Amino acid sequence: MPDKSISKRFVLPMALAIAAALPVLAMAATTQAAPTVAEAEKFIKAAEQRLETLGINSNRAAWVYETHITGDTEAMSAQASEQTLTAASEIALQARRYNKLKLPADSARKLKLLQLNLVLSQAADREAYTRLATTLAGEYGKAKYCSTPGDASSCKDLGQLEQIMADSRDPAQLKDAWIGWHKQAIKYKDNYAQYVALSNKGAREMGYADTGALWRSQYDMPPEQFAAETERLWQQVKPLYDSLHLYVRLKLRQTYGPDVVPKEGPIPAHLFGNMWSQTWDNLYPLLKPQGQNTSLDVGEVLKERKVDAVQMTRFAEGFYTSLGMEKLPASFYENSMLVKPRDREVVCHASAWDIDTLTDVRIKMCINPTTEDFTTIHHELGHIYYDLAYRKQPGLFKNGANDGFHEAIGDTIALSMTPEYLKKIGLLNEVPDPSQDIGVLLHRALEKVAFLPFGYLVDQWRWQVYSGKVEPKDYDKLWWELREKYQGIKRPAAMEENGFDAGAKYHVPADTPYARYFVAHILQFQFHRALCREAGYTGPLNRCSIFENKKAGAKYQAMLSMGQSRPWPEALKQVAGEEKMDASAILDYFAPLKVWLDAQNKELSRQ
Ligand code: X8Z
Ligand code: ZN
Repeated sequence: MPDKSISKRFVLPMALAIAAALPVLAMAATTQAAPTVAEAEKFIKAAEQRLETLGINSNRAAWVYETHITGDTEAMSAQASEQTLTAASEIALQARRYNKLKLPADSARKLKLLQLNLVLSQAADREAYTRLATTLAGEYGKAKYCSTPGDASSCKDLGQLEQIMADSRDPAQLKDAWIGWHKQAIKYKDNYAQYVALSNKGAREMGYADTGALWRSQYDMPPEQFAAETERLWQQVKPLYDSLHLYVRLKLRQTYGPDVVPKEGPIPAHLFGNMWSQTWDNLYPLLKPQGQNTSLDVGEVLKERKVDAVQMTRFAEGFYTSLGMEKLPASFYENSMLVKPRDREVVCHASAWDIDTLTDVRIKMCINPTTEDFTTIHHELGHIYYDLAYRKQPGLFKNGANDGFHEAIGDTIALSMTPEYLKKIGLLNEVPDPSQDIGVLLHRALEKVAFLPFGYLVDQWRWQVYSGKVEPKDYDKLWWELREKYQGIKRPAAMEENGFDAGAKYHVPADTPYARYFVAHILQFQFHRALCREAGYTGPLNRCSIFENKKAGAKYQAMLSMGQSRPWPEALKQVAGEEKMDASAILDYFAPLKVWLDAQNKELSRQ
């Protein structure tokens, strides 16, 4: 189905457009005689096949659109998703007819999955919905900030603006890039608001309170329980985040001075080295402990040695094959988009695509020789290896145990990119001795711990938007309340008239759920801890790499190949022997850093 990693599972595959029949079918379901188990199984099988075949069509159309944005490709992609939605809607409604039957476990699970969809029974709604969804993705992809309006040479795309956010230490320049980008989203705010209304209509037709409730229903537990679980995890990790936030504040005050960085209260969002302040590792050179000279930074080496995008991808593939996993099919390299094309508009945000749910897998990414992109390739290949591992499952089970699992697979591998590993593959000159661990841990925390509140709050915002509790005029107000509450950051300038800052983050216009990344940031440490244990490793978690360990690889592969065939706690149990999401793994991993941060904070606060 479409690019499971990053797209919506509600826009499922399809081929035959059968529009206006929907309400009739829904009614027919209530008047017919009680169905039998055999009928239900026949229905499920047919639905599964139909959706799988038709998905290929909409995947291809979406791929062509996102790698070559034009009016034509937009229209074709929207049309393909509409056909998909039509089929998925029809099937979801028909599936209800079998809900009261006692079915074998696999069939019952499939029947449930078929109903985790929005349903739009009016053809006009489906057309408007898929057109808006497609347009929004393209608008984000094409957006540029032109500092001198009308002068094309002053225009910068997101990649260029992100580079400024990462490298510049000039608050005025950072603020300009930050505001310039965030203003772009205003252009599609109306489209987004219309899209939200239609999406909710679809969720309600299927019996969900709203789209947020539908999203929260995808975790093998009641939606309220999922919300409570994520809150529990957030409370577990908050003290660690608070220590990091204070340390960063104290160090940023040294760099930018007390006029720019306040002693208390939220810190301006443009100072974290990232457009969304979601990861802070670009600040490492400013924040690194005294006497620490190693880091996980491979950017310089990649640039110096002119390692290109294909070679970077080969390095990542090499990690997976070292675990005993298969080589990527040749078609992966033939079909993927690894470099930003110069002659056309594309959606650069990295994504992994399972085009035909067999071996036509691809990634789409605008790779630059940076540490961040090197890590992201490992992330994307995690999606790809998951896709490949579950390709023998029936169509409806060809997905992650939950979407957080999908996001955690490659990140787990990237946690094994220790200095020792980087030295082994020739990307680092020296292996640091254990006295340098704090620097390495801090670098990791700036990537992983810094992300947690952002990973949590994006869907706190969206759940409220979908619930109707907040109207478009208050989108920004809520967004900044949450950014302040969870991340402890504030807008670098007053809010814009009718602004749409949330829309400046890819996943909002692309309508990709975000709680998955929060879940993934907890799970990946659980996976890492379990795989290190499987490899027979007993030392500190930050020094463990499962590179070349076939035993750990086999354990991982066994979980991957289950796909979505069982509730996710069983998949977790398979790999980690535990059934609950648990932040103790991430806390263990960073325990030495927490002690160090608290001591530093005491010291620095005195100065
Ligand atoms: O969107 C992504 C991946 C594709 S699934 C590149 N990530 C989130 C983001 O960039 O905001 C990975 C981590 C968080
Ligand atoms: Zn991903």
